[in-house]
Amino acid sequence: MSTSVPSARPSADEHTTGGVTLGPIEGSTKHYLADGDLRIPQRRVHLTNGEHLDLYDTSGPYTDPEVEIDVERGLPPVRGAWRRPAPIDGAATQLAWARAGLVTAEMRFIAAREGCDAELVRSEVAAGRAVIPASHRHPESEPMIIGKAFAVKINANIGNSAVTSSIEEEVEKMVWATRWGADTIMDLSTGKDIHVTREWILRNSPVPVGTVPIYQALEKVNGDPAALTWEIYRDTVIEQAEQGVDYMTVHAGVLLRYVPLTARRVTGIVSRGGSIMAAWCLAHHTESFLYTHFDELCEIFARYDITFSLGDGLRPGSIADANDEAQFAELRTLGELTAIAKSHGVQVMIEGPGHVPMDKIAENVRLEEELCEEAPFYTLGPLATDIAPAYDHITSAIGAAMIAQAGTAMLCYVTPKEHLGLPNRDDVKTGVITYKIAAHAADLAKGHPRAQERDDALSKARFEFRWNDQFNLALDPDTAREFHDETLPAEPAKTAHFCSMCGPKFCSMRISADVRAYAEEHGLVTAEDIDAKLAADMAAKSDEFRRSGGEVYLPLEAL
Ligand code: IRN
Ligand code: FE2
Repeated sequence: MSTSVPSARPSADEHTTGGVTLGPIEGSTKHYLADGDLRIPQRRVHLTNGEHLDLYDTSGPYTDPEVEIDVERGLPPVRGAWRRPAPIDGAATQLAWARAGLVTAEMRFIAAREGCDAELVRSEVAAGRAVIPASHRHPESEPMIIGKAFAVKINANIGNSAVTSSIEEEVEKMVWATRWGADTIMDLSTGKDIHVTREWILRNSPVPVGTVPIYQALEKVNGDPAALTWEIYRDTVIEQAEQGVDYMTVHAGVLLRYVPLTARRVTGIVSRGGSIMAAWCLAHHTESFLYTHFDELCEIFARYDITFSLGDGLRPGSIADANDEAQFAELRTLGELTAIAKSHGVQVMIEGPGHVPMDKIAENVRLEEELCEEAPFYTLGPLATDIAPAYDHITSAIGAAMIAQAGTAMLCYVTPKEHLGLPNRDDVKTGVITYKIAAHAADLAKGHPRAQERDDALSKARFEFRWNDQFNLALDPDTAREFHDETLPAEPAKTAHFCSMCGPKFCSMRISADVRAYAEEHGLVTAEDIDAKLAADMAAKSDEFRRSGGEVYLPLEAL
């Protein structure tokens, strides 16, 4: 069985790099916060009233016209020269250093990015409540944190399948996803050129990259799960670790004895990795090699500082199967593995469902925190109903918003193509924007200190008919502008006190602005002013009534 590593990156004449999207998002420029020797990127939105708002920026150098992008060469290694503390008991990880009381450059970078204290970052990582996926071998990535005390993050899955897509398209999907706000991306390639595709993505990705190594291991045995071995899997992990993968999904909680628990399910095992491992366990009637070799895996992860994303191979794939015994049996095992990983100094997050009705969502977070020592939860939606294929970005964003409010730290996006086909570039954007909505809505509900700033800025722009500001502050300025301009494309409409939804006469914002103007004109600024004005008006009326003779019913001719 071949476990050889395919040739490294193609030379320029073998592949054309294709175009990636460059330049800032409309209405904003790249801006850097300085913290000592660190430069923390931000997206500065410029408003027409002279103000500006700085936003968390995941887009990397692609939105900075000052940086020359050459996809063949890869991004400049931002973390390349940062000092890395010595390993502690074999663990060269952010967890080991945080526990030892060390504040790393990554932690400082993250603190500036999140607008919090570096000590909060260190202590959350030390407690295992947050992870920093930052492989030593991926210096191109800008550090970020996944944990419930911080802004809710989103992941975008990209990657080819045996059927469609090319390397160029996948790099552009990564650039495109991070442009719109993906905090991490996962390369789920299963088709040809897996190694080379990943190399291109890693060298060009400004965000952490995750993978599911079992997919590539399965390719190496020509798609026959029974032919998998621990050695093939381990070599695949090392191959990917050497390339710089920051976190890996490992379905080590799918145990032989849990497989029968899925027999009566409506949708059985829907996880790709889960089904591969279930097939292996059944074929050999042996416990999963991921479980029996977990300590060895930890030792590898500890060297590169790869973060575990413990896979939910038995997640429910339908509303009917939510919160069943198979799902929670696996979760208990993930709890056990969490403790083992942490004893090796390895960072861990826990993957969660799937398909869950709204009334069963909170229970998932509660149990995960109880069983997995509050390791960050990372969920796939969940879809709150199964009845809307083609709209599963929406069915899942409902569940995602709820589960994030309850404490989930990262949301894996779902695109409109879920259950139907491989997402294209447009689907990637729709998925990312939809999940930014869910994550941000949760941040607001959780009272994240920075979340409301953006809402307030946009609401104000809307109320003051600063249309361009409203567009530029939006998650998707291009589409907002396009929709507006569909009916009122002329430039004067950008300051008009109405849009085509209600027209000038029925615009509540305009009427409301008129009410304000009237109030100001009459000195009615506070509630007390208004009460006083009402009292004065009432007194004047009753005076008039008394002077007119105090008659309740007046003769017709008096009216
Ligand atoms: C996230 C939470 N639960 C599952 N996920 C994602 O699903 C995971 O991070 C990876 O991107 C993908 C793995 O799918 P399978 O192999 O479990 O189907
Ligand atoms: Fe599904």
